Amino acid sequence: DASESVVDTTNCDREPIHLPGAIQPHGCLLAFSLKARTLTHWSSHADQWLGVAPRGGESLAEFFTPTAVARLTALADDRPGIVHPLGGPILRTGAPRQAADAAAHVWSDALIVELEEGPPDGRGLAPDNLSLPRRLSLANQHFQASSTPDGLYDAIVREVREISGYDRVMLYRFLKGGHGAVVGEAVDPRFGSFLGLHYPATDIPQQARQLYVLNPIRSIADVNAEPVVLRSVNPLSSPPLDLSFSAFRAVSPIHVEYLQNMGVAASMSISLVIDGELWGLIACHHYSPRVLTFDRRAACEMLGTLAGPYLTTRLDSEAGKLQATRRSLLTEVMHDVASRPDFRDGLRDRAPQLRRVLDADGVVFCRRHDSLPFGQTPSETVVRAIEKRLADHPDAVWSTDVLGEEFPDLAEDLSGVAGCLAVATEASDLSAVIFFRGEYAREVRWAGEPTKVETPTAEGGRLSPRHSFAEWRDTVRGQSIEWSASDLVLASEVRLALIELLSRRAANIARLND
Ligand code: BLA
Repeated sequence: DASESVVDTTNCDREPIHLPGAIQPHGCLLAFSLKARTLTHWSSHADQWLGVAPRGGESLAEFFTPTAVARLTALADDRPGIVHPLGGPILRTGAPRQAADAAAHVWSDALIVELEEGPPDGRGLAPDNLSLPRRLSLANQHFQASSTPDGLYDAIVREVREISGYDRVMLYRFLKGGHGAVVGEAVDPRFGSFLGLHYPATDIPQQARQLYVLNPIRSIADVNAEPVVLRSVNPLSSPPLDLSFSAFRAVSPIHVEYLQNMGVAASMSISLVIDGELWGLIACHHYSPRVLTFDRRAACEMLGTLAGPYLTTRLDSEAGKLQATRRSLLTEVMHDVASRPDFRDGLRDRAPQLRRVLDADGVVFCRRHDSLPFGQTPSETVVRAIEKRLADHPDAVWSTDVLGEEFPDLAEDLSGVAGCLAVATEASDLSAVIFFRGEYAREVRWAGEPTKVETPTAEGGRLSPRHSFAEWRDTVRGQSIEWSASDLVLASEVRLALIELLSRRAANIARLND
């Protein structure tokens, strides 16, 4: 059934992007069976590179110099997914399209050799003709000199832009639920800035994210170039070649359309992986076709790898500092509250600071029969429903960032609040404290319309990525910024501080009554 193979915006998670059966035309691909070392697949324009038209079944020695054959034979035993650059003269025959550079890797029972045009500008990398190690050393020093995550983001995009020369280099960070935001950018001033824009999770489907953890780099030299199909010895029986590690893998037509709609002509992205998870991407755009040499791509890839540990360190240190600030604010607030004759006066006066401790938009102090709200809070009905939920909960802390989903019947009473973090204090004059956060969607700048636009085509109503990239704010209705692990830790500290305060007070009253 042909309709099953049509990829659209509703099923793009299922597109096997590692098996496109084609490559981009600026490179040439030859695949050999790992056991027999005979040619199984080749890009249909391979004759332009080899000077002869492959038929399939040829040995390595038919195409490559003895030195190259020795290298290929040796690397065939290396671990899969390691891309080996090949030096020296590679091809036995000269060809109309001189292959000046080459690399090879093993993947899925195939030895894949990829040829590309030069010059292999090993002489040095622009803009100042520095050698690769010197360029990387400079970048590393800039990474080291950064003291905050923002400073590091900036250093990363500037270094990648220097080496790659793309019009725009962005640091794209994944957030909750897989959506993402541009947190760093180096861009040619002729083009507008995307800094701070958010994009929906669906822009990068699941299987692409998995592939990007496996292989950290991919590029599209010209989104308008016609892909070159792969031929194979045995078109009917041989499975499609797995191009997970190919430098020239033809890109999903849906993504090509997306870039075309964005006005982008060439792109490259490099994975930022932290603890085995895709933390973000260095995403590059060019507004005219752009092919990077192997050296330059390798340098960018190394910057991405280098950036990972720096990101971990800067993010941890920022989180640590923030936590320390919030903790000392809490201590100060509790000190003041404890010093008041009536602690409720203290809570009332210090509610704004207590809210800041948890990064909350509102807080409610609950008592047996009423409650004291401060800042952005929902109706009393919602507060009581949360208290009940807290009481039913085995832990003394309960939180959600989708209140509307937890209490569908109370959606009308939320007043723009979407998240709550509640702690039980179990005293009659203070039974619980509930912190609230407003709806996230109001605070976020979305790029383009997150819901996809339907484009009528010949096939009739196939979906395509959106065509409008005008900034607008919407979606993620009813969600707040999620409560982080450190929010939960602080909430427990708030709870313990209040319980201590209440029990000391109870002890004092008991003493007075003695
Ligand atoms: C891939 N989508 C990507 C990639 C990026 C984005 C960076 C990696 C490929 C590349 O380097 O170009 C998305 N690019 C962005 C975002 C920004 C950017 C968010 O510059 C922000 C500034 N895309 C859709 C929809 C589908 C889709 C609806 O919007 C599916 C129906 C698919 N995106 C899609 C696919 C890939 C992709 C299939 C994989 C492309 C590939 O590697 O073959």
